[in-house]
Amino acid sequence: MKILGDSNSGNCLKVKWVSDYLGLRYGWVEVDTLRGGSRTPEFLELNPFGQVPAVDFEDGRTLAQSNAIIRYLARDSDLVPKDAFAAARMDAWLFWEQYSHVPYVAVCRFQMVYLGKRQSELDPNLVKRGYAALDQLEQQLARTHHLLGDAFSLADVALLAYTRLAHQGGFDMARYGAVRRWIADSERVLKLAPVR
Ligand SMILES: N[C@@H](CCC(=O)N[C@@H](CS)C(=O)NCC(=O)O)C(=O)O
Repeated sequence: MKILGDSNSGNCLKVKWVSDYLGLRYGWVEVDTLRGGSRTPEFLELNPFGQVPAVDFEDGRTLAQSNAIIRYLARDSDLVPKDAFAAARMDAWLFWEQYSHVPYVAVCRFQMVYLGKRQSELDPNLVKRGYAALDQLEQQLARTHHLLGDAFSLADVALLAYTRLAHQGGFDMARYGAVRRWIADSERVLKLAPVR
């Protein structure tokens, strides 16, 4: 399969990490989204949403949306609980990540790193909602080792993607001891070098 992704994007890295963890064979096609690489006619043919990541299974099937992709790739692995209710709890984290975490934590980082905004120029509501998401993670991770409890799952992969970059969006991570412990543990599981 081919993964079409931007290696600066947490959403795309989720797909790479899961593929590496599972030992899947894939080719990586780098797409420069900042220069319109996801809006070319060839790309839109593969993914009409015009976003990365997208996976081309090279048998006529394609799939978009990071969490749908990792959900599919990891379907029979230890990254997805066998128990249906536990799997639904994992999905709850995946939906929460897209609606209540990424739009604040990742967007602040995008604006600072790629648009060159200063921290003081960020919309205070984005920052407030970003801290609310980080508080939520801290509460959970002060109680359990991973987001679902003892087992590392796709919930940890998905939430790791932008939480480990939150400091680049101006978030003060010093107050999040449990989150920092979980980031280090999750990076060890996925064999990732820590981010500066
Ligand atoms: N919900 C989507 C979000 C994908 C997304 O926003 N991708 C960004 C990069 S992180 C992108 O392709 N931006 C370029 C564009 O929208 O033109 C997912 O999880 O895959």
